[in-house]
Amino acid sequence: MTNSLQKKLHENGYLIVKNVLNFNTDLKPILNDMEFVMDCLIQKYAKKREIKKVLNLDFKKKYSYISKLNIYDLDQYFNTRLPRDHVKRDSDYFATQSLWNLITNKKILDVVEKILGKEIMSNPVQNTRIKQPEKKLPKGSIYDGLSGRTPWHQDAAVLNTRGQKLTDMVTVWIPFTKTTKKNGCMITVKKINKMGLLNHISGYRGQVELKNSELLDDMKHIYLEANIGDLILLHKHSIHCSLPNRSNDFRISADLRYNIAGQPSGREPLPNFYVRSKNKKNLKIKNFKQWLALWEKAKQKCIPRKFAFKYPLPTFKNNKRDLSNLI
Ligand SMILES: O=C(O)CCC(=O)C(=O)O
Repeated sequence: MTNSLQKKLHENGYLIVKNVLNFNTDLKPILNDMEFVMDCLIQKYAKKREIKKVLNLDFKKKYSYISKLNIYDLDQYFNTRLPRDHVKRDSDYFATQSLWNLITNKKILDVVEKILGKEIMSNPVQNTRIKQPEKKLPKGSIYDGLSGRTPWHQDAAVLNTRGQKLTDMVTVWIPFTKTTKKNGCMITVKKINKMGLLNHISGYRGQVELKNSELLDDMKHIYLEANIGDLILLHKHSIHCSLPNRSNDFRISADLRYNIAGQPSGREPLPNFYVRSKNKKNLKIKNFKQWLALWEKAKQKCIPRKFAFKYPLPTFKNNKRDLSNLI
Protein backbone atom coordinates (compact mmCIF):
# COMPACT_ATOMS: atom_id res chain seq x y z
CA MET A 1 0.00 0.00 0.00
CA THR A 2 1.69 3.20 -1.10
CA ASN A 3 0.45 6.75 -1.34
CA SER A 4 2.14 9.76 -2.85
CA LEU A 5 3.83 10.99 0.35
CA GLN A 6 5.23 7.56 1.12
CA LYS A 7 6.37 7.13 -2.45
CA LYS A 8 8.15 10.50 -2.50
CA LEU A 9 9.88 9.87 0.82
CA HIS A 10 11.12 6.46 -0.28
CA GLU A 11 12.13 7.83 -3.67
CA ASN A 12 14.02 10.96 -2.57
CA GLY A 13 14.81 10.33 1.10
CA TYR A 14 13.21 13.58 2.25
CA LEU A 15 9.93 15.42 2.08
CA ILE A 16 8.81 18.91 3.07
CA VAL A 17 5.15 19.07 4.09
CA LYS A 18 4.03 22.67 4.16
CA ASN A 19 1.77 24.49 6.63
CA VAL A 20 0.89 21.68 8.98
CA LEU A 21 1.31 23.35 12.37
CA ASN A 22 0.11 26.59 13.89
CA PHE A 23 2.77 28.65 15.63
CA ASN A 24 0.61 29.95 18.49
CA THR A 25 -1.17 26.74 19.40
CA ASP A 26 1.34 24.02 18.49
CA LEU A 27 4.80 25.56 18.83
CA LYS A 28 4.82 28.66 21.04
CA PRO A 29 3.94 26.66 24.21
CA ILE A 30 7.28 24.83 23.85
CA LEU A 31 9.20 28.09 23.55
CA ASN A 32 7.32 29.30 26.66
CA ASP A 33 8.41 26.19 28.54
CA MET A 34 12.00 26.67 27.38
CA GLU A 35 11.85 30.20 28.75
CA PHE A 36 10.52 28.86 32.05
CA VAL A 37 13.53 26.53 32.26
CA MET A 38 15.80 29.52 31.56
CA ASP A 39 14.12 31.46 34.39
CA CYS A 40 14.77 28.57 36.79
CA LEU A 41 18.43 28.42 35.72
CA ILE A 42 18.74 32.17 36.18
CA GLN A 43 17.31 31.92 39.70
CA LYS A 44 19.79 29.17 40.47
CA TYR A 45 22.99 30.33 38.77
CA ALA A 46 22.89 34.08 38.09
CA LYS A 47 24.58 36.57 40.40
CA LYS A 48 21.99 37.64 42.99
CA ARG A 49 22.17 41.29 42.04
CA GLU A 50 21.57 40.50 38.35
CA ILE A 51 18.60 38.15 38.69
CA LYS A 52 15.81 40.70 38.45
CA LYS A 53 17.31 42.43 35.43
CA VAL A 54 18.02 39.18 33.58
CA LEU A 55 14.53 37.79 34.21
CA ASN A 56 13.17 40.78 32.31
CA LEU A 57 15.21 40.09 29.19
CA ASP A 58 13.67 38.47 26.12
CA PHE A 59 14.10 34.78 25.19
CA LYS A 60 17.28 35.18 23.16
CA LYS A 61 19.02 37.54 25.55
CA LYS A 62 18.17 35.28 28.50
CA TYR A 63 19.58 32.27 26.69
CA SER A 64 22.72 34.16 25.69
CA TYR A 65 23.16 35.17 29.32
CA ILE A 66 22.82 31.67 30.74
CA SER A 67 24.99 30.18 28.02
CA LYS A 68 27.86 32.26 29.41
CA LEU A 69 27.43 30.94 32.96
CA ASN A 70 29.36 27.71 32.32
CA ILE A 71 26.47 25.54 33.48
CA TYR A 72 27.44 21.88 33.15
CA ASP A 73 25.71 20.24 30.16
CA LEU A 74 23.44 23.22 29.53
CA ASP A 75 21.91 21.76 26.34
CA GLN A 76 20.52 18.90 28.35
CA TYR A 77 18.11 21.18 30.23
CA PHE A 78 16.45 21.94 26.88
CA ASN A 79 16.72 18.52 25.27
CA THR A 80 13.81 16.15 25.39
CA ARG A 81 15.62 12.96 26.35
CA LEU A 82 18.01 11.61 28.94
CA PRO A 83 21.71 12.38 28.45
CA ARG A 84 23.50 9.77 26.36
CA ASP A 85 26.26 8.52 28.61
CA HIS A 86 26.13 10.11 32.05
CA VAL A 87 22.68 9.29 33.44
CA LYS A 88 22.47 10.13 37.15
CA ARG A 89 19.64 10.48 39.65
CA ASP A 90 19.49 14.21 39.09
CA SER A 91 19.86 14.12 35.29
CA ASP A 92 17.57 16.71 33.83
CA TYR A 93 15.75 16.62 30.51
CA PHE A 94 13.08 18.69 28.81
CA ALA A 95 9.89 16.64 29.06
CA THR A 96 7.04 19.12 29.32
CA GLN A 97 3.30 19.07 28.77
CA SER A 98 3.87 21.16 25.63
CA LEU A 99 6.25 18.55 24.20
CA TRP A 100 3.88 15.74 25.00
CA ASN A 101 1.24 17.71 23.09
CA LEU A 102 3.60 17.99 20.11
CA ILE A 103 4.55 14.30 20.07
CA THR A 104 0.86 13.32 20.07
CA ASN A 105 -0.29 16.18 17.81
CA LYS A 106 -3.06 14.91 15.53
CA LYS A 107 -1.83 16.93 12.54
CA ILE A 108 1.65 15.39 12.81
CA LEU A 109 0.28 11.88 13.30
CA ASP A 110 -1.98 12.28 10.24
CA VAL A 111 1.14 12.91 8.15
CA VAL A 112 3.10 10.08 9.83
CA GLU A 113 0.19 7.69 9.21
CA LYS A 114 0.60 8.27 5.47
CA ILE A 115 4.18 7.03 5.78
CA LEU A 116 4.06 4.29 8.42
CA GLY A 117 0.42 3.16 8.37
CA LYS A 118 -2.15 3.18 11.14
CA GLU A 119 -0.17 1.49 13.95
CA ILE A 120 2.34 4.05 15.16
CA MET A 121 4.67 4.34 18.15
CA SER A 122 6.58 7.35 19.41
CA ASN A 123 10.29 6.53 19.16
CA PRO A 124 12.62 7.88 21.88
CA VAL A 125 15.25 9.10 19.41
CA GLN A 126 14.22 12.72 19.79
CA ASN A 127 15.85 16.08 20.42
CA THR A 128 15.07 19.73 20.90
CA ARG A 129 17.84 22.05 19.77
CA ILE A 130 18.52 25.70 20.48
CA LYS A 131 21.20 26.97 18.12
CA GLN A 132 22.71 30.39 18.70
CA PRO A 133 24.69 32.14 15.95
CA GLU A 134 27.86 30.08 15.58
CA LYS A 135 30.08 33.09 16.27
CA LYS A 136 28.63 33.22 19.82
CA LEU A 137 29.29 29.56 20.58
CA PRO A 138 32.20 28.43 22.73
CA LYS A 139 34.72 26.62 20.48
CA GLY A 140 33.89 23.23 22.00
CA SER A 141 30.25 23.50 20.93
CA ILE A 142 30.70 24.28 17.24
CA TYR A 143 30.59 20.61 16.23
CA ASP A 144 28.18 19.52 18.94
CA GLY A 145 24.93 18.62 17.20
CA LEU A 146 22.64 20.04 19.89
CA SER A 147 24.03 23.56 19.81
CA GLY A 148 26.16 23.60 16.65
CA ARG A 149 26.57 21.71 13.35
CA THR A 150 25.67 18.05 12.98
CA PRO A 151 27.92 15.71 10.96
CA TRP A 152 26.75 13.70 7.93
CA HIS A 153 24.84 10.65 9.17
CA GLN A 154 21.85 8.38 8.65
CA ASP A 155 19.26 8.25 11.43
CA ALA A 156 19.12 4.43 11.33
CA ALA A 157 22.77 4.52 12.42
CA VAL A 158 21.90 5.96 15.85
CA LEU A 159 19.82 2.89 16.76
CA ASN A 160 21.13 -0.26 18.38
CA THR A 161 21.93 -3.23 16.14
CA ARG A 162 18.40 -4.72 16.28
CA GLY A 163 16.92 -1.32 15.50
CA GLN A 164 19.28 -0.83 12.57
CA LYS A 165 18.02 -4.10 11.09
CA LEU A 166 14.37 -4.18 12.08
CA THR A 167 12.96 -0.70 12.70
CA ASP A 168 10.99 1.33 10.18
CA MET A 169 11.41 4.78 11.58
CA VAL A 170 10.63 8.19 10.18
CA THR A 171 12.12 11.49 11.36
CA VAL A 172 9.82 14.50 11.70
CA TRP A 173 11.91 17.66 11.93
CA ILE A 174 10.01 20.70 13.20
CA PRO A 175 11.25 24.30 12.95
CA PHE A 176 10.31 26.85 15.61
CA THR A 177 12.10 29.54 13.62
CA LYS A 178 12.26 29.97 9.85
CA THR A 179 15.18 27.79 8.84
CA THR A 180 17.45 28.72 5.98
CA LYS A 181 20.82 27.98 4.43
CA LYS A 182 22.19 30.98 6.35
CA ASN A 183 20.98 29.96 9.82
CA GLY A 184 22.00 26.33 9.49
CA CYS A 185 19.32 24.24 7.82
CA MET A 186 19.92 20.54 7.21
CA ILE A 187 21.23 19.43 3.84
CA THR A 188 20.93 16.09 2.08
CA VAL A 189 21.56 14.43 -1.27
CA LYS A 190 18.52 13.36 -3.28
CA LYS A 191 17.91 9.60 -3.54
CA ILE A 192 21.02 8.76 -1.52
CA ASN A 193 18.78 6.83 0.93
CA LYS A 194 18.54 4.16 -1.78
CA MET A 195 22.04 2.98 -0.80
CA GLY A 196 20.68 1.54 2.45
CA LEU A 197 22.59 1.59 5.72
CA LEU A 198 26.26 2.48 5.31
CA ASN A 199 29.31 2.24 7.53
CA HIS A 200 29.76 5.02 10.07
CA ILE A 201 32.58 6.06 12.37
CA SER A 202 32.69 7.65 15.81
CA GLY A 203 33.13 11.38 15.18
CA TYR A 204 33.50 14.47 17.39
CA ARG A 205 32.71 13.57 21.02
CA GLY A 206 31.46 10.16 19.92
CA GLN A 207 28.77 11.47 17.57
CA VAL A 208 27.81 9.09 14.79
CA GLU A 209 29.33 10.20 11.50
CA LEU A 210 29.21 8.64 8.06
CA LYS A 211 32.51 7.04 7.01
CA ASN A 212 34.18 8.88 4.09
CA SER A 213 31.63 11.68 4.50
CA GLU A 214 34.03 14.14 2.83
CA LEU A 215 32.98 12.50 -0.46
CA LEU A 216 29.55 14.11 -0.04
CA ASP A 217 30.90 17.63 0.05
CA ASP A 218 31.19 17.83 -3.72
CA MET A 219 27.79 16.31 -4.49
CA LYS A 220 24.69 18.33 -5.32
CA HIS A 221 23.05 19.27 -2.04
CA ILE A 222 19.37 19.79 -1.28
CA TYR A 223 18.93 22.58 1.26
CA LEU A 224 16.13 21.59 3.61
CA GLU A 225 14.85 25.09 4.27
CA ALA A 226 11.51 25.40 6.05
CA ASN A 227 9.02 27.92 7.34
CA ILE A 228 7.38 27.83 10.74
CA GLY A 229 4.49 25.37 10.45
CA ASP A 230 6.24 23.09 7.93
CA LEU A 231 7.47 19.57 8.69
CA ILE A 232 10.57 18.01 7.18
CA LEU A 233 10.42 14.22 6.96
CA LEU A 234 13.53 12.11 6.58
CA HIS A 235 13.84 8.48 5.52
CA LYS A 236 15.90 6.46 8.02
CA HIS A 237 18.62 6.00 5.37
CA SER A 238 18.67 9.60 4.19
CA ILE A 239 22.22 10.94 4.62
CA HIS A 240 22.05 14.44 6.06
CA CYS A 241 23.90 16.95 8.20
CA SER A 242 23.26 20.51 9.34
CA LEU A 243 25.11 23.67 8.40
CA PRO A 244 26.61 26.24 10.76
CA ASN A 245 24.30 29.02 11.92
CA ARG A 246 25.97 31.95 10.15
CA SER A 247 23.09 34.35 10.87
CA ASN A 248 22.76 36.77 13.77
CA ASP A 249 19.66 35.01 15.04
CA PHE A 250 18.64 31.77 16.76
CA ARG A 251 17.64 28.55 15.02
CA ILE A 252 15.37 26.37 17.16
CA SER A 253 13.95 22.98 16.21
CA ALA A 254 12.69 19.63 17.42
CA ASP A 255 13.35 16.31 15.75
CA LEU A 256 10.83 13.65 16.71
CA ARG A 257 10.71 10.10 15.49
CA TYR A 258 8.06 7.45 15.05
CA ASN A 259 8.25 3.75 14.22
CA ILE A 260 5.86 1.05 13.06
CA ALA A 261 4.31 -0.54 16.16
CA GLY A 262 5.67 -3.90 17.20
CA GLN A 263 9.21 -3.23 16.01
CA PRO A 264 12.09 -2.55 18.42
CA SER A 265 12.65 1.11 19.29
CA GLY A 266 16.40 0.65 18.88
CA ARG A 267 16.92 2.46 22.21
CA GLU A 268 15.54 0.17 24.87
CA PRO A 269 14.59 0.86 27.70
CA LEU A 270 13.64 4.42 26.72
CA PRO A 271 9.92 5.21 26.21
CA ASN A 272 8.41 3.63 23.10
CA PHE A 273 4.62 3.70 23.18
CA TYR A 274 1.61 3.70 20.88
CA VAL A 275 0.41 7.10 19.75
CA ARG A 276 -2.05 5.77 17.19
CA SER A 277 -3.77 2.42 16.77
CA LYS A 278 -7.06 1.01 15.52
CA ASN A 279 -7.26 -0.91 18.78
CA LYS A 280 -7.80 1.71 21.49
CA LYS A 281 -6.52 -0.74 24.14
CA ASN A 282 -3.02 -0.21 22.74
CA LEU A 283 -3.13 3.48 23.63
CA LYS A 284 -1.96 2.99 27.20
CA ILE A 285 0.03 6.21 27.60
CA LYS A 286 -2.67 8.82 27.46
CA ASN A 287 -1.28 11.90 29.16
CA PHE A 288 1.83 13.87 29.99
CA LYS A 289 2.26 12.47 33.52
CA GLN A 290 2.21 8.88 32.26
CA TRP A 291 4.80 9.80 29.64
CA LEU A 292 7.02 11.45 32.25
CA ALA A 293 6.68 8.35 34.43
CA LEU A 294 8.03 6.27 31.51
CA TRP A 295 11.11 8.50 31.31
CA GLU A 296 11.68 8.31 35.06
CA LYS A 297 11.32 4.52 34.98
CA ALA A 298 13.81 4.37 32.11
CA LYS A 299 16.15 6.61 34.09
CA GLN A 300 16.13 4.14 37.00
CA LYS A 301 17.20 1.41 34.59
CA CYS A 302 19.92 3.58 33.05
CA ILE A 303 21.51 4.85 36.30
CA PRO A 304 23.36 1.62 37.21
CA ARG A 305 24.69 1.15 33.67
CA LYS A 306 25.29 4.94 33.42
CA PHE A 307 24.24 5.35 29.79
CA ALA A 308 20.84 5.94 28.18
CA PHE A 309 21.95 4.63 24.80
CA LYS A 310 25.07 3.65 22.91
CA TYR A 311 25.87 3.92 19.26
CA PRO A 312 26.93 0.47 18.04
CA LEU A 313 28.25 1.83 14.76
CA PRO A 314 27.00 0.05 11.68
CA THR A 315 30.17 -1.75 10.79
CA PHE A 316 29.61 -4.42 8.23
CA LYS A 317 32.15 -7.21 7.98
CA ASN A 318 33.81 -5.82 4.91
CA ASN A 319 34.07 -2.41 3.32
CA LYS A 320 31.38 -3.08 0.72
CA ARG A 321 29.10 -0.80 2.77
CA ASP A 322 31.55 2.11 2.73
CA LEU A 323 30.30 5.14 0.84
CA SER A 324 33.62 5.18 -1.04
CA ASN A 325 32.78 1.80 -2.58
CA LEU A 326 29.25 2.73 -3.57
CA ILE A 327 29.59 5.98 -5.47
O1 LIG B 1 18.63 19.93 13.64
C1 LIG B 1 19.76 19.64 13.30
O2 LIG B 1 20.65 20.48 13.23
C2 LIG B 1 20.14 18.26 12.91
C3 LIG B 1 19.06 17.29 12.98
C4 LIG B 1 19.43 15.93 12.55
O3 LIG B 1 20.48 15.68 12.04
C5 LIG B 1 18.49 14.87 12.76
O4 LIG B 1 17.38 15.14 13.21
O5 LIG B 1 18.84 13.71 12.47
